[in-house]
Amino acid sequence: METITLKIDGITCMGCVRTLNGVLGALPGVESVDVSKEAGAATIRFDPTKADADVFKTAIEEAGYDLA
Ligand SMILES: [Cu+2]
Repeated sequence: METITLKIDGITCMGCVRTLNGVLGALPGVESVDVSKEAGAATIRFDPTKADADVFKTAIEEAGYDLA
């Protein structure tokens, strides 16, 4: 397993946190997701043979957020 932290713009409320948790948590190979409104970031623990940073970035942007 690997862990990555991605800075995300636009996490303004707990709804955003829930949305991003759901979107990222549904991706193949993702073991756990921790989205922090305070930090403006998502920490993702994942299987690097099944997912990578590009997949996460695309999913975040498709959900309507920008990478910071
Ligand atoms: Cu929100």
